[in-house]
Amino acid sequence: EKGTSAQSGWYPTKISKETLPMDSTELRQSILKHLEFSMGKDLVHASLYDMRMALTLAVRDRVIEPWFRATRATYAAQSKRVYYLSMEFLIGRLLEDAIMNVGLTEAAHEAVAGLGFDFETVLADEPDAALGNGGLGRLAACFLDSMSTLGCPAYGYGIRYEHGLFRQSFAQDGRQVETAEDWLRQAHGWEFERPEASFRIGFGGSVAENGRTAIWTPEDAVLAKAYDTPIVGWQGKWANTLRLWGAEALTAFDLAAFNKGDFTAAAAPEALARTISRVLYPDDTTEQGKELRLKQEFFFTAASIRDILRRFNAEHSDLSGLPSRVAIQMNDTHPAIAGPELVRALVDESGMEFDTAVETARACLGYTNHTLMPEALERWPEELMSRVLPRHMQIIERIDESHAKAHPKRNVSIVENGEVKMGELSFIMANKVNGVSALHTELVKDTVFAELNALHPGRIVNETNGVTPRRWIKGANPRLSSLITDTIGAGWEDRLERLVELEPAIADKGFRNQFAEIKARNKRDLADWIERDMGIAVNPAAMFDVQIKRFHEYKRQHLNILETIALWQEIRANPGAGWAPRVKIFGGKAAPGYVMAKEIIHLINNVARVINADTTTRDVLTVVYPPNYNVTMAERLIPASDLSEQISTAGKEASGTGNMKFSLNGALTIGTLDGANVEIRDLVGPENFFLFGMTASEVVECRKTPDHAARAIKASNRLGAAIEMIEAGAFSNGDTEMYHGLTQNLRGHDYFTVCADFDSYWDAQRRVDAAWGDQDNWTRMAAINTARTGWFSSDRTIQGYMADVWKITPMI
Ligand code: GPV
Repeated sequence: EKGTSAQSGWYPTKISKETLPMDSTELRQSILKHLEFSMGKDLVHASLYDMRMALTLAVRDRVIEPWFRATRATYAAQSKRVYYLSMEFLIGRLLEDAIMNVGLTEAAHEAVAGLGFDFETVLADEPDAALGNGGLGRLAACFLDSMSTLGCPAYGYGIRYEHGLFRQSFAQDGRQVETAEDWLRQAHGWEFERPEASFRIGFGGSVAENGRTAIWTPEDAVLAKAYDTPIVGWQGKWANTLRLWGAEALTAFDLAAFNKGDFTAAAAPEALARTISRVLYPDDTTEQGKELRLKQEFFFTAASIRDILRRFNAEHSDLSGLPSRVAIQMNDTHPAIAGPELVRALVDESGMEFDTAVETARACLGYTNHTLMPEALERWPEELMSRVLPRHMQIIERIDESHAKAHPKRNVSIVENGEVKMGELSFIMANKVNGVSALHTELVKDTVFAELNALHPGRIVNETNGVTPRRWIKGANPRLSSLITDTIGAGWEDRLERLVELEPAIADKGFRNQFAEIKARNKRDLADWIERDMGIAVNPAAMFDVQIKRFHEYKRQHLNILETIALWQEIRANPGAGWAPRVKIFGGKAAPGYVMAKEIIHLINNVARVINADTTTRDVLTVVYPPNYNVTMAERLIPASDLSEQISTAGKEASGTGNMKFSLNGALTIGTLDGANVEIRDLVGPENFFLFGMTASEVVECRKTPDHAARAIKASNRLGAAIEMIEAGAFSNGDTEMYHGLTQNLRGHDYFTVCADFDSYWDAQRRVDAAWGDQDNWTRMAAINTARTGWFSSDRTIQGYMADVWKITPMI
């Protein structure tokens, strides 16, 4: 029977009782057992936290079986393994996802309700694991899910930050205020501490030459201790490990100092060592060049390399076989020291010839590039590298020399002007280098790595990003998931290309009505939350126009807010013109030191305050900006969105992954020809995508006219008026200096060509308005977006990496 389960509320799909691996009575017993024996509580005294932990542990028990099975199968087959090294894993909450993957959704709901707790409240008690900034970290999390779903033997390796990405509030008159995030204040119910998997990681000191090899004697050292979290794939067929390293002091406590009464000195070694895994650097796509950051990078990379070699050596005796058993993926250049560290281990600890060691290491390593922006490409001062990692610096120089010798006619070097360029190092030490969208990969070939590409043709490949449909459709949008299942049958969650089977149904008015009704219900839920959380009433029938992502000038949230101001003026001038009602929704954080991005945040909040107070436009225009955007908020917003803002300056967004989540969930995109927008538009068709703006090469051309911004402002009354309103203090209680930095930048340099793209953006928005006028046709276009974007499953991406980069076949 079609369409009934879409109305059934919470359940993603109806799973018949017989197919449930565990019924709710059994799960209830397990929860009670954990309440008693793990939490030390009986039911009457159980807090929300107790219940959440008991449920977590009961579900975790169900994950152990596939986890052990996968580990045993990998050992038995002596299979090649993938090691995904990433400074960031932005995984969000784990409980709901795990419940879904092991097929316990219905049973857990029933069991928890039966014990007197509200299921959704229990799930919501889990803090987000925010061990990442944005797209790069979230991609790593989607990849973990897909590697487990596909049965690709893999480990994720990263840092167990005590404090993830900061919490954001707008407490100070709409300015971003950061406070420390504290996810580990409560026990992390998913992890297993592995004290036996500990490595001593050294820094500084000296190097003694010893013939062909060298002996590095570090000056300081910390202990890297492993914490393992099982990552179970869809339907519990396979599970991999996310191994995060925590830093500890080798000698935890100075008892002599304590006995003398110097308590601070007594705890000093512990405090110092722990700073290494204390906090995630909050900079997204900007390189800060801090010594602690270099230490973090070496800390987790070196621990991971040692762990990889230990595992290999336990199974094999000949290190020349390493590349047939080990594929190490470097997620950006943050783990780039993996190359020199692996060479060091092979040469200094195993006596391998240097050139052979370089060849062996290269055959194991892959490097993913996530940006072309110069400020994001890591470079370390030679002085710092020599001081912190003296042996590695020697190895880097030697790699550089032999590369130069092999290619004498070319002028590419790793060490240049007293700096070590980590991009060049990664490229030279990797057997495959990949970009993250078709356009980005072409730009990688033509710009940053043009010379290296000429020297090593074929090394650069493209692996367009993807997102996991389990979290981003099934978990986040249960209503849409039910409609999909009702329409094309079960089993699309790990065969997302099957979404094309929806296409014939789109011609059916009944289907479109259901699709529209699901979006409407998701929007009502979001409107309720906005009202509850922010005290702002929004019209759920209005278009929900959403821009959620990190704040960066290249992502151009200021283009969006300028258009919002211009629109507001136009509506005021002509209130009866039948405007398409809109709710403009923003979400995202700025790096604490990024002044311009924070100014844009402040402006958006102030524009929201002024516009929302205008009774003449209230029915058609509202601006909301909920603070502290994170993975959980994305799961709430995306299914309720009508319009997806993907408006970066062309050539700057390597891929984007939010853009994919929106399309899959039936939002239309207004966007530039940038990153994966290009591929989204190709798939959904240009008639189902609102394109605007200059192309990447037109942007480059445009910048050659020094006064491109001034000209654009002169040519556009709307843009000029919007900027003037800001300058006149309309959003700053008359303060005409408040946004000086921002407006002067727009009038002057405007590197990100906000002004030059403004009119084109405005026109595209008016095409959006016109399209909104035909609601049924809008729904048709939205459904086409869902039907045609199944290719963006991260399963497809991982299959690409497995075939092109890792040369590994799935175990299931
Ligand atoms: I470099 N990205 C990020 O989130 N942080 C970084 O430090 C760097 C890149 C992002 C890109 O900006 C996105 O375009 C891309 O989709 C994402 O990485 C994943 O590839």
